[in-house]
Amino acid sequence: MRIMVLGGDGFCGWPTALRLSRDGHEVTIVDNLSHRRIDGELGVESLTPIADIDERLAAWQRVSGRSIAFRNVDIAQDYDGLRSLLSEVDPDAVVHFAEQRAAPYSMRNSATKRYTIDNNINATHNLLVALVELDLDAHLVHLGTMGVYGYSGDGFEIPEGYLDVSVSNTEGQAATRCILYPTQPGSVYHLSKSLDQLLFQFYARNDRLRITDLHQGIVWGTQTEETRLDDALVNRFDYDGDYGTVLNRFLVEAVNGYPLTVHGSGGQTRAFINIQDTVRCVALALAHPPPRGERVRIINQLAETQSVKGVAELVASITGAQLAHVDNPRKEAESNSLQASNQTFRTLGLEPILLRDALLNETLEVVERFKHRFNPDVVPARSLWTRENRPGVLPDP
Ligand code: NAD
Ligand code: USQ
Repeated sequence: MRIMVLGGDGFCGWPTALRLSRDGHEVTIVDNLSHRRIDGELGVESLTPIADIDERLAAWQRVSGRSIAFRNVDIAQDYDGLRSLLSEVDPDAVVHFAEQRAAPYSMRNSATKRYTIDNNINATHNLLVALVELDLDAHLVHLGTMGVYGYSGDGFEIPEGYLDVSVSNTEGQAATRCILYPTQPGSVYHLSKSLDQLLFQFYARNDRLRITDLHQGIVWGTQTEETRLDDALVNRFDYDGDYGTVLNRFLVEAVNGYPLTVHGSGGQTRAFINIQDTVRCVALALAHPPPRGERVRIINQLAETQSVKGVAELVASITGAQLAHVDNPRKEAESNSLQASNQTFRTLGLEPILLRDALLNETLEVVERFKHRFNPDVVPARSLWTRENRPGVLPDP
């Protein structure tokens, strides 16, 4: 297939692009390198030294003999650039990772709230409009988030995107309606993903676009089979207070002798998936496109659910780190339960990597190797959800 990977320089997009190229697809990465720009703005760096995009692509050509095309286009701001690229490539599929994806960054201040909504909604909408304008029947696979469902914790399993509800009218007649699962976003970033869902619903119905929306949990890990092939292919590893996700942060803190920054009680339960499974799931989704005219296919992309405290205890049991319960900079429940179906990918053959089985390798391989690049100053979570939250500090080592 000819596949465009929007956001293909990022944490999930880069290893996905390599894997699709290895599988024999003709891959074009489209990225405006905004994550690298935001790193500069925040004064942070990936723990792993990421090569610039030209070096990455040259290394891939060297080790695989395959080439990946790259185009620097801001898909939120440059509609004409996106449209002419789509017209030129005429893709069979488009994988859409190209959004501002950090919840803390999206809550930092008015400018980052507005940027996150402008960027994410325009990126998604431009893509949908261009597919319609060009009359392309490409399968659109979007990386959404488990966070659109919210974490109300009522103990019922979250289905894959839709909910059957019983309704009745004043005459007592009853019927069943299948609706999008009600969204309850916990940050402006998650709100942008909730809004994306409505855009997809409209264009699938109105223009019969073929769309798969992957509701992904927190991704952990760094390397995949392909990114290990050369140092210049290494994937990014964020651990700063905005872009670092919880498990990666705990691993870096542990290896560098800091206590693990558990927000509040750590009773927040979240969905997790390893980066290698992200790549597998996207490949599986691409291999199973929905027929034209079908509603948006929503698939939950997670391996397991765990509480933050449970994850911290697991890291502590392997590394001997202490836990520090720091003030929670976010507005979230002290604790929640979370069960979510991952039936579709299970049925398609996914046997996910679990935290308990793979954590130690990851710790040793990446975090130890790049320990010398650790900067404790960037670890505190300083984006506050409300004015009452207290600014983050990193507990003493
Ligand atoms: P990332 O920031 O590393 O990658 C996103 C890439 O998109 C970056 O390279 C960035 O430069 C690019 N980009 C952003 N806006 C763009 C624009 N307007 N035009 C062109 N390129 C643009 O993030 P990631 O962790 O790889 O996440 C990728 C996607 O997966 C996101 O949509 C995110 O919401 C979703 N997701 C990520 C996680 C996770 O834990 N990392 C979990 C669930 C879902
Ligand atoms: N947390 C801590 N300590 C830390 C960092 C985080 O206790 O040092 C807690 C947070 O308070 C939260 C949980 O860990 O309860 C998860 O935080 P996170 O930063 O790992 O993940 P989140 O903000 O939810 O966002 C990440 C990705 C996002 C993706 C989402 C999937 O950045 O792109 O959509 O995971 S999900 O969480 O399923 O919505």
